[in-house]
Order: sequence, then C-alpha cells, then structure tokens
Amino acid sequence: MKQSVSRVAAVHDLSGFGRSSLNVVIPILSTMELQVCSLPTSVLSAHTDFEEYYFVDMTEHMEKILTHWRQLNISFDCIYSGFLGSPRQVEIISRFIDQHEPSHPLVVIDPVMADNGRLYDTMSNEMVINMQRYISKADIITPNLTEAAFLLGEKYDPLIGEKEIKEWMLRLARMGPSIVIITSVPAARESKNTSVLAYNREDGRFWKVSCVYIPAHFPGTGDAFTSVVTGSILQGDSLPIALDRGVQFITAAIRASYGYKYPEREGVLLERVLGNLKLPVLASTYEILE
Ligand code: PXL
Repeated sequence: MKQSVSRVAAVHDLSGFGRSSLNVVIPILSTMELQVCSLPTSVLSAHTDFEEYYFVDMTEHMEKILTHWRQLNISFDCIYSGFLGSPRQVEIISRFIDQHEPSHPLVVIDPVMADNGRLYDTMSNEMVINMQRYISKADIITPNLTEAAFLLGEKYDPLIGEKEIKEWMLRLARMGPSIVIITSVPAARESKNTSVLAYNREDGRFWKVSCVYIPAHFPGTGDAFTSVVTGSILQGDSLPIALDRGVQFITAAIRASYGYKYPEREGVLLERVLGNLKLPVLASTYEILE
C-alpha cells in the first residue's frame, strides 16, 4: 500500500541555536504534511555565522545510520541534502542515492557552501570539487549566486546580467540536474529587487520570481527556501508555483522579523509564519524569461 504521506530523507546539519538547516527543514516539511527522516551530517552548538561554535562531524556515523535504515527497508519519495560535514560525505550520500535509484526518489541537492562571494568557515576546495561531482546525482539543485560561481569555477559578480545567468543555468544543467534554481540574484543596478531564476531542461523554459530587497541578512533563509520549494513540488505544484511559494514564504518571514530588534544571526521568526504554508498561492508573480 502507498504511504499516506510522502517521506523525505533530510541530509543536513543540526545546528542547535540559530534557525538554519534541520531546525528549519523539519518544521517546514512537517507543516507541508511530509514525513521527515533526518540524517545529520554534523551537529553544531550554533551555525557557523557565530564567531565560535562546537562542531561534531557525523561522517563516521552516517554509514551506520544508513545500514540500519536499509535493514528497516525504508523507501523514500525524496532525498534532500544541504550542508555537509566533510567532503567524504559526498561518497556516502551518493551511494545512498544510488541504492534508491530503482524507485526514482526526487533528489534535491542544495549545495550549501558559500554566500556573498565567500566559502563558509568549514568548507574547502575539496568540498567544492566533490560538490561539482555530486550535483550530477540531482534532479533539482538550488545554489545561491556564490555557490553557482564555485560550481562553475567562475568569478562571483553580484552585478551579473540575466543573459549570463541563463548561460550559467544551462551549464549547470549539463552537469546533471534537470532543474537548476539560482537564488540571491541581485536585480539590475537601479532596482532594489533580488530574484530567483530557474531553468527546466525538460521543457527548456526559464523562470524568474523577484522580490523587494530588504537590507538584512538572516542565515538559514536559503534552507527555508529550498525546503518550501521541495515540499511544494512533492505536493504536485508546477516549478513556477513552487518558486512563488518559496519566495513568498521567505519574504513573509523576513518581514515578520525585520520590525523587531534582535540579532539577525538568530534567523527569521519562522514560528510566526509557518501557518502561511497552509495557504494557497493567491497572487502569483512569476515571469517566464524569453
Ligand atoms: O544556512 C546554511 C547553513 C547551514 N548549516 C550551517 C551553516 C550555514 C550557513 O552559515 O553554518 C552549519
């Protein structure tokens, strides 16, 4: 009998303090009525945007967890990975994906490595090289503009034009994934917008969803965006509607948080907006790019 709810293997870190990774992935996917099975890649006291944090690399434990899951004969509708604890984890998760290949789970890879032109603290060139190989396993990837540049070996340029971004998405799709979504793309110089752009190789169409830029940096919004898009696609939405839902959720979360004065590194006030995920998309703003 088919499961009553879809099941997602969530392969991310667990950062105790600060709303990122599993602390964000689990509530979002659960609210969207999906079952989350967590495979922690690392356990941290707080995410790496804090000056100090305690970091436990879970590489040695992941194989054992996966062995037990195999004994339990669990099947997944989706395998969704984000922040990895070591470059070697790429091999472990790739094998896990290969073992599930016959049942075609949706494979979503958020190549979490960098932002604003720089690699995160715990990331290395070896991670970048392994990630370039790893994305060949994905159906959907969701790099931000910086991560897209690292995956392609290009220079990060926040003023990149739409034509060049489209070329980047075509090149990334040639590396394996059929859907490429690039987030945090600043709009033209004169505008205050920021955009998400996407390419679907299956129908050759490009999409764009823009939102007004709010001058704040809340870590974990990338994790929240990819979680909403993943949940939305698993619920049967089209790609542009999934993008719309992701952007609208993040915009609402930032607006719910920005009016308060608290350290942005604690993340957006997710708890105040989770209920939005139950609402239909009433006003859609996606554009198709020619
Ligand atoms: O939100 C991305 C992310 C995930 N996990 C950890 C991080 C970050 C970004 O800084 O540090 C541990």
